[in-house]
Order: sequence, then C-alpha cells, then structure tokens
Amino acid sequence: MSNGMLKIAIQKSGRLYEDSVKLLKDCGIGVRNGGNKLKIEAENFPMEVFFLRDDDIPQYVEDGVADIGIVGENVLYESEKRVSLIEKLGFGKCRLSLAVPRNSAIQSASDLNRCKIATSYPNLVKNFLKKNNIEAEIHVISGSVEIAPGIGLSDAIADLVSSGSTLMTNGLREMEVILHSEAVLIKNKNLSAGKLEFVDKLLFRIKAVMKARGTKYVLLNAPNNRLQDIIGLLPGMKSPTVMPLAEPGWSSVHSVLNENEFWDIIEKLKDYGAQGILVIPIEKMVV
Ligand code: PRT
Ligand code: ZN
Repeated sequence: MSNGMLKIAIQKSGRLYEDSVKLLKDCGIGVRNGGNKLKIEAENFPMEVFFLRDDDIPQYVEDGVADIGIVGENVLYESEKRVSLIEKLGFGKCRLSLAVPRNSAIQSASDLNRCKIATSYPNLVKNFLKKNNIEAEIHVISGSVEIAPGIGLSDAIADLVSSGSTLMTNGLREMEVILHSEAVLIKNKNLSAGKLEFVDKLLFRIKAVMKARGTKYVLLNAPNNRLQDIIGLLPGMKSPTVMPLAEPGWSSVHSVLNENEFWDIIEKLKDYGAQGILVIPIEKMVV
C-alpha cells in the first residue's frame, strides 16, 4: 500500500486552500484537483496530495496516513497531536483572542473569574486560563462564536480574529491575544530516511520561495557623484551590482530590498538623485 511518495495533507477548501496550492506551485509542484477528489498525485514531484478538513490534518500526520501537512497553528495546538512543526509559512495569519461586549465591565483576562467563555478552542483557552490562574467556565460551540454573548450564552468569547470586523459588527471588543497563528508545515515524527530526504528537498524550495516573497529587485540609475550614498542605502545579497551607463557620469545600480523597508529606501534614493527606479518581484531566492 505505502509507496515511496511523500504524502502531504492540505485543506480541501477554505481559507488555507489557495495559499497552500500556490506555495506548492511556486515550489514547482503542480496540484490539480479538477474532480474534487480526496487524493491526487502531484506533478513534477514524487508527492501525493490529500485534501482534508483542516481539523483532521494533525491526526492524519500523527498517524502517518500523511507524512506532512499544512495547517494553522491554532488547529495544530488545539489538537494536541504529537507531530513536528517544520516551518512557518507566512500566510493564514490570525490571532485567537478573548473578546467581550463593548460595554462589558470585564476589562482584562483577570476579570474573567467565574465568567462563561464561549469558544471552539477549549484546549487553548483552558491552558491560557490555567497559566494565568483564572477560573472560568468554558462553553464549547463549533461555529458563530461571535453571537454567543448577544444571545446570553456567555460573558466572553475566544475566537479567531484577522481584520477585527467580525468582532466590531457583533459589538465586541478585543481584550487579549491568546495565540498568534499562521499556517505551518508539520511532519510525522517517524519518517523514514527516504521520506526525510524529500521533506528536505521540499523545505529547501519553500524557503527560497518565502525569502523571495518578502523581497524586491531594484534597478536604478545613479549619478556617479552620489554613488557612495546610494550604495550605502542598498544592502543587496552580497553588495549591490554597479555598472557604468553609456552616458558618462552615470551608473546602473542593481540590488535586493526587503519589502518592509522598501518605501523608506525608495524615498531616500530619490533624494540622492537616483532616476529610473525599477522595482521587480523576485520569484525564487536561494542564498
Ligand atoms: O472546512 P474546514 O474545517 O477545513 O475549514 P474551517 O471552516 O474550519 O476553517 P477556515 O477555512 O475558515 O480557516 C482555516 C484556517 O485559516 C484557520 O484555522 C486559521 O488558521 C486561518 N484563519 C486566518 C482564519 C482567519 N484568518 C479568520 N479570520 N480562520 C477563521 N477566521 C474567521 C474567524 O473565525 C471569524 O469568524 O474569520 C472571522 C474573523 O475575521 P475578521 O477578519 O472579521 O476578524
Ligand atoms: Zn475546520
């Protein structure tokens, strides 16, 4: 039954599906699931892809039905399954937060003693309460947690938040973050040496893709008399590439920039007289 292929479990549909498939695709691995199948063979990589509900993924990976999986940290830690976290993947970001009705007297987690908290994450909430010496009652509901206070089911909720608009439209105020979460790659703890080799190969590609996602390639023309100032702003992989332009007194400068410092640096480059600034996405980055 078991063959040499690496078996990966990803979400069948939902918030993590598209980004999971995109990540594999950017790693050169084709995942086509036209027929809404449970399992397909990937293209260009010895891999089988299982499409599952996210809640089932930690269990499948613990049991070795799947070798690896992509799942939110919230689901992973709530499941309390014994698998290894290999890599954070930078998408599906959210937080599990405590929230109360806007006008509630409850101001902080410590005010939750003897209160009722509705959540779909009883294990995470229980551990949080224990760690903070809070005694509250947990009421488990599987969906629409945000309506619980409004219908008198609970005093507070613990639910996933990303933009915060669900809390806002339900008249709730975010009080405290229990867990920051993003999609992660997990693996079974007893993989064979052969499987681990494939995991390493995949991980190498994932890291190259993720590194590239946070960076841009920048080309610009610099007046030679400001070249040192401009180079000083640009880190580059080793150091920026500088080439003379056909026009005397000018050089072409190429470099790699982090997305988050990008706008600041572009403004300063302009101040230093840089012209013709081109910014290009990087597809893969192997350092
Ligand atoms: O069918 P299946 O069981 O696989 O899917 P699911 O319905 O359980 O999960 P799904 O697809 O909704 O989410 C999958 C994963 O995405 C979650 O486990 C998180 O790791 C991650 N994620 C990221 C989120 C959110 N952001 C998110 N905003 N999961 C849920 N939400 C919900 C939240 O529950 C709340 O209802 O969105 C609402 C809040 O969003 P804002 O933007 O209004 O704050
Ligand atoms: Zn789910």
